[in-house]
Amino acid sequence: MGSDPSAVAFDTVSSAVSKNADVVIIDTAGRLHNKLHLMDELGKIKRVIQKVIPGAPHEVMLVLDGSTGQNALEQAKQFTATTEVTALSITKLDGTAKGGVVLAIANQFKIPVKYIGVGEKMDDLIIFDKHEFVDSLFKGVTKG
Ligand SMILES: Nc1nc2c(ncn2[C@@H]2O[C@H](COP(=O)(O)OP(=O)(O)OP(=O)(O)O)[C@@H](O)[C@H]2O)c(=O)[nH]1
Ligand SMILES: [Mg+2]
Repeated sequence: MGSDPSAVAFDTVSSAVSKNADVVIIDTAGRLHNKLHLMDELGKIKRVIQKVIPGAPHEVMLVLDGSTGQNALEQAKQFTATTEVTALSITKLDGTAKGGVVLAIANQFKIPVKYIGVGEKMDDLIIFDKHEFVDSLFKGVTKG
């Protein structure tokens, strides 16, 4: 709190390198797609960690709240315009809105969906399986 996010990211990655860690996860918390300075910080975080590890980050995951429908699409549009997003996670698919937004986002952005959230427990974040997902959309639909 109160420190420059890029400096925190730099320290984190430097520490990970010196400790020989396999993976670093940087959660950029609280980014609002309509707050330009927060979006610009994402670019700075990326530039700064590349000073420690050229080619990093190896994955940029955008997590979208699937229950917000059109707003999730708008966020995806804004984030992909300022950041190179390589993977998507879509949460709150346990709600009433169902998974239609996954189709809309996948169709529009051509970015793979890696995880979906279907609840608040730890094992409710599950690896996205496109075949299972399509089957679930048609569950309860009968022939004829
Ligand atoms: N029902 C349901 N609730 C979820 C799901 N995923 C997250 N939540 C809940 O949504 C709330 C917000 O989740 P966070 O993980 O804090 O959201 P965040 O995107 O990290 O938020 P910021 O860091 O503030 O940007 C929490 O109460 C979570 O338990 C989901 O798939 N289903
Ligand atoms: Mg968070």
